[in-house]
Amino acid sequence: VSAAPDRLRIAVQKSGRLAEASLGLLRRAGLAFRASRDHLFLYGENLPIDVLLVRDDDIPGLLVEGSCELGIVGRNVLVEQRLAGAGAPAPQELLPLGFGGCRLSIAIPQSGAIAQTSDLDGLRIATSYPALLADWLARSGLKAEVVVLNGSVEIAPRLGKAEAICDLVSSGATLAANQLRELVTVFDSQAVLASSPREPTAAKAVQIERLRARIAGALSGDG
Ligand code: PRT
Ligand code: ZN
Repeated sequence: VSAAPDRLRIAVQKSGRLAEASLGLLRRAGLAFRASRDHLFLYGENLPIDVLLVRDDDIPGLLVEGSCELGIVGRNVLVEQRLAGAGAPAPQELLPLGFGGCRLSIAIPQSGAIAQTSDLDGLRIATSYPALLADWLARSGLKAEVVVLNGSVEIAPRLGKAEAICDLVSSGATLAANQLRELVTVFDSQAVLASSPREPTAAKAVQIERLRARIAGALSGDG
């Protein structure tokens, strides 16, 4: 996919926690869409703005390569990829969107020897967010081993793979069901509007600002 010269492209999660709220917000911002046959694309019917439906993890990459000018993605995904990219051009957050709220937290077994963050020194922490965790550990002056797991992080302590975990939490029900408790929040997240690090043409910069303002207007109407 390469961006059309005169149409904006915005990448949105195809299915998952952010999918419905993302499209709902774009509709409230005044956009009307017609789906492509394969349901990977939504054509803007009333404005020159199309939607690409993708996995959330692909959104930062699509913005970096310039396939899309804008994206709606969790700040956790955006900042994880920025930190992992170590100074490479990275998408920018334009606007927090007020949904998809969650926090990346370190959690520990409810019964165990860990009582405070300093107890994490020298232990293993399992996570799907190694860059965000490593950044927090460095800022906190702690040395722990980061064990990367892509899914079912909450069972790592029981499997003997790590002494603690670092995972997204919203209600806390998943931690409780796994006899874990939150020790400390590492990063606060919600869905955000993000933009490509590529310099847009002057015409597209105007379109981007108009859409950002329309979305901000829809959000202020939500309250
Ligand atoms: O298929 P695709 O790759 O697009 O989707 P995905 O499965 O990677 O992502 P998805 O849909 O699960 O999450 C998308 C985004 O929603 C995340 O990147 C976060 O920004 C946001 N979000 C908000 C959450 C949660 N809340 C959340 N609770 N993402 C995941 N969780 C998980 C968490 O990992 C844990 O397993 O839910 C569980 C904890 O929930 P509670 O309510 O039990 O605390
Ligand atoms: Zn994902």
